Parts: sequence; structure tokens; C-alpha cells
Amino acid sequence: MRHFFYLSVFYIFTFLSFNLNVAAQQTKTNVVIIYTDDLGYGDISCYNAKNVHTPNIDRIASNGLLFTNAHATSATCTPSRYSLLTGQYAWRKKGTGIAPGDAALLINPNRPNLASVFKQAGYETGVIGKWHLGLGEQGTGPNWNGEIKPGPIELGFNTSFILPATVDRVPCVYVDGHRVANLDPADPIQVNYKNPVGNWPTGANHPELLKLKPSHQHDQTIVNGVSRIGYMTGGKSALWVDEEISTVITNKAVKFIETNKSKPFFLYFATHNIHVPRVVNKRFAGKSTMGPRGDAILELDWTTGEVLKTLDRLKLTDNTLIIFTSDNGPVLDDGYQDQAVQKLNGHKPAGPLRGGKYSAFDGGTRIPLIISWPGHVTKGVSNALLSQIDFLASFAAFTGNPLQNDSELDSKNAIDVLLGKNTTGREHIIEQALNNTLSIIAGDWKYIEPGNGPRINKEVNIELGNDPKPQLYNIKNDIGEKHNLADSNPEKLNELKSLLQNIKNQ
Ligand code: NG6
Ligand code: CA
Repeated sequence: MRHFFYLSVFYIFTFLSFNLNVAAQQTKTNVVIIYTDDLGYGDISCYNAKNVHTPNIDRIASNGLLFTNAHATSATCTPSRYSLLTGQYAWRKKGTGIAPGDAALLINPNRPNLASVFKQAGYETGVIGKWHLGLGEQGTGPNWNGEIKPGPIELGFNTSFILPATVDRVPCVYVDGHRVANLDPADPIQVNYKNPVGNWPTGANHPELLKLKPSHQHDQTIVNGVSRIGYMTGGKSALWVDEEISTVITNKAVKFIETNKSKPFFLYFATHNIHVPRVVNKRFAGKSTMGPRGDAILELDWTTGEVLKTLDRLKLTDNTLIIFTSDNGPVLDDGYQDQAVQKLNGHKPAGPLRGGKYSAFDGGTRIPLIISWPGHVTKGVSNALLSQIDFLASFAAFTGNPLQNDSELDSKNAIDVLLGKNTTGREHIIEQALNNTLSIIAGDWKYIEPGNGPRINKEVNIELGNDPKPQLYNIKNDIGEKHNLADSNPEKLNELKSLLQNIKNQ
């Protein structure tokens, strides 16, 4: 009898300690953020796109939670990415607008950021894909022919394989760790955003050499038959081939997951799709009915599928939280003649929203956001108000090291919102348009501050939402922001106006 008693105690202890270990491991759940470029609220089938089918992306939604009211912080890339990684609204920091390809690192390595938070918690951290947050020291910028730092590694990413800015900007090379990948030192790179360097042809002087013609700007140095923003010469052995970019970065992401399969890992996987120039692999060229923009969505779906397949193959799916989202709203003609407008055939890139990339209307910043973590995320649809500004504080809490002084920061812990346990979300969020016009959303209401910027960006044919008069919309009843209620509801107008002012003053 006594023997039985001791044996039971032994079993109970073994059972408990085993479960404690499991619990300890579970707090080290892997996190993968797939951060897409210029993908709109209506561009994937789980957000009701009809002309393009995205089964792999949709699989995240059907296994997890889809947000209808999630927002990037800005209607362009650099400030959204700055806010995502640092948890600080980009409009608080000068020089965080769309960065040229030779900008210095915009993020202060002494502040916490997503990479440092995960690294501190013992994760392997990786960034693969589009960076667009500057590289190198202030004043000098990146040294393309030497050690390129500070950059992602100094921020806390152990692995870094990046496209330095955007694919429509020079230099057209990958940066692997601190160096340009495959660079021949005998053929150094020169980059200049003001004056021509070297004697490579430009789109302006040699349009006959182009396989994709610009529609506005984008007529400087030609690389791989596509003219870009900015001038470059040298580094021939290091030049990327546009058609291969998705395969190259997807393979790197797969490799990162394979290498770190037995450790907790955080992967920030920032695709170049579906930003311009949309030059996809031949496996996808002509495969959609919408021309290169639709083909790029299919290529993005393939990329996403490869990540999901890898997690399944390595039996990591149950222990990996995946977020799929976008940095800003959609744009059609963003500088190249790729038939994005002509081949729409009724497709609505921003779904029911007004405006698009660059805009103060919600088309600029309300983006697709889906999340899965089997057994932990409440499945279905969430209408909670969510902003990417909260990723930093949320993942700090998630890894067990909540940020200090959370109340003073823009980023707040919203992990319960992300997991679907809280269905209300934030009290308010702030959105930043191209001309730095700010808007605030609180509850059902949105206020856009008055501004003298242009009403329409004519080149891309997008309404920017600028108006010298204040704008107030009830975005619950009027998601398309058609009826300005500023005159009829001065109380709400003043409430949101002063709320925005208070947050600006913080
Ligand atoms: C704009 C470019 C546009 C795109 C954008 C950055 C012109 C006229 N337009 O300045 O093509 O590169 O910058 O896009 O040059 S983002 O998604 O990275 O913010
Ligand atoms: Ca973008």
C-alpha cells in the first residue's frame, strides 16, 4: 500500500514537471510576420477579392482569425515599417518619410525594437526581404563596398538578408549580413540619388532597352531591363534578377526556419510583392487575369504557401504564431506601365474603402491582417480596432518581458486582441498620410485634420484625403468615408480633434 502511495506521488510529480516544461516551452512559441508591400484590403480572396484566388494566404485565415479593422500606421512604407519595428509613431521622428536607397539607418539601436525584444527573450531572430529603413551611419549612409552598418544586425536581428530599399530603387543588390552579396571587390558599386554615376544607360536616354517602361519617374539607371529611381554603376556580379527575387527570398526564409527548427525563432519576412516593378517569375507571368499586378499576388500566395508548407513539414505549425499583413494600402500605376489599371476588370484593390496608398482615407492604412496559432487564436473574424503600432508591446509581453513604462509609449500590449480574446481593441489609433496629414479613429468615428496638400495624387490617380476643412466620418455606417459630418456633429469633431492634439503633445 505504502509502495503504491510513493509510486503515485512520483507519478504526480513527473506529470506536473513534464507539464511545466511544456508550458515553459509554449511561451517560446515561434513568431513569423509576413509583411507584404502595397497589398490592399480587397486584394486577396479571404477579403473578398474575386478576380484573383489566394488559397495559401486564405489558409491562415481559415485556421485563424481575420481582422476587418486592422491598420498600418502610415499610408507609405518607411514610416509604417519604422512604427512596426519600434512601436513609436513615425510622425514623432523627423526623416522617417519614404527613404531613398542610400539613407542612413533610421532606427536608434538604443531603443527597444521587435528584434531586440525577441533576442532578449532567447529567440533566434531573422529579417529577410525588403528593409527600406536606411543603413549605415548618420551623415555617411551605407558603404556598399565595405561593412554596411549599423543595420538590422545592430538592432538585434541575428540573420539579415535584405533588399536595402525598394526594388524600384538602386542599388539593385541583396545585402547579406553586413555586406553586399556576391560583390566582386574589383567592380565596386557607386550609388547616387542626385547625379548620374558611371555610364550605364538610363530609361530616359535609352527607352529601347527597357522590358518595362516607366509611367512617371523611374527613368534613371537601367538594371535587368527595368529603369529605377536613382543612379548606380558597378557591382555587376551582385545585381539581382527581378524574376528571381521571390524565389531567392522565399528560399532564404525556408532555410532560416529549417536552421532554427529546434530553437524558438522570430522571422520578419518582408516580401517585395506586390510593390512595383512587378516583374514576376515565369511560373506566374500571365497566370492571373489582371496582368503583372495580379500575377504578383499569385507569386505572393506561392511564397506564403512555401512558408506554411515548411512549418507543416517540420511539425512546427502548432507552435508557430503567424501574422500576414501589409505595410500600406493598394496602388495601381505606381510608376511603371504594367497594365494594372487596364486589367482590373472590376477588381477593387481597396475593397469598400476610399483612397489607397498615400491617402488619409482608410484605403491608405486599413489593411488585411490575419493571424493563426492553432489552439490559441480564437478562430473567425474580429472587428476589433487594431494597429501595427502595438506589435512591439504585444510581443514583449508575449515573450514574458513586458516593456517598462508602457503607458508612456505609443505601443500598447494588445496580445489579447491579436489572439481574439478581446474583441473591442484599441480606444484610438492614429494614421499618417503621405503629406503627413494625421487622422484619428476612435470607436465608430474618424477625424481627418485639415490640410492644404493636394486632393488627388494625379500620377497614381488616388484621392489623398486632404481638405482645408476638417473631416469627420462615421466609419461604421459609412466605411467608404463619403459623408463628412463635421458640420452636423461639432461635438464629436471637437472631441476627436482634442484627443488627436493630446496624443500629438505626448
Ligand atoms: C514613391 C515612388 C513610388 C514608390 C514609393 C515608395 C515616384 C513618383 N513614386 O516616391 O513608385 O517607390 O515612393 O513606395 O517616384 S513604398 O511602398 O516603399 O512607400
Ligand atoms: Ca509599401
